[in-house]
Amino acid sequence: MSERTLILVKPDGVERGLIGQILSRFESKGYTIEKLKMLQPTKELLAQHYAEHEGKPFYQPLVDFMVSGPVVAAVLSGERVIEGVRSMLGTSDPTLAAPGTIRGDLGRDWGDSVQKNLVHASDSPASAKREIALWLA
Ligand code: FUP
Repeated sequence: MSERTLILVKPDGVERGLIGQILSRFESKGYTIEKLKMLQPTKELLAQHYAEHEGKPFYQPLVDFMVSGPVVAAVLSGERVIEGVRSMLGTSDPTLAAPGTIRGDLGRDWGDSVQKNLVHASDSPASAKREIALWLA
């Protein structure tokens, strides 16, 4: 059954000029871009988006980073797109993400207190539903 997921090209991806390359990978894989928007997220939106991480040591640096510039939000669709896109991203730490993945090929540690890992993607059907409603309803 076809499903939908939310991806965000984070401020580091936008600043480095990687929007096209990142979206192109999802298109080349065969997923459909159903919705697409560039926006400057508010702290309120990010607090909702990252509610599960509130109170963790990386929470505030993460929100500060995500609010530092524009992001690109997209809804992608296709069979098993949630798993497929997570697999394409690679593991959260861009230093350790496998070559061949988006984070592994395009990302690295920049010595910051937060992981600048280029892209977010929903991790489950429940997250996808919640995040699409938040970002691209
Ligand atoms: P991911 O699902 O890969 O986006 O990773 P998580 O939901 O575990 O983490 C959300 C964001 O917090 C990631 F983009 C990176 C950041 N993070 C840190 O900066 N430090 C950590 O120790 C863990 C996560």
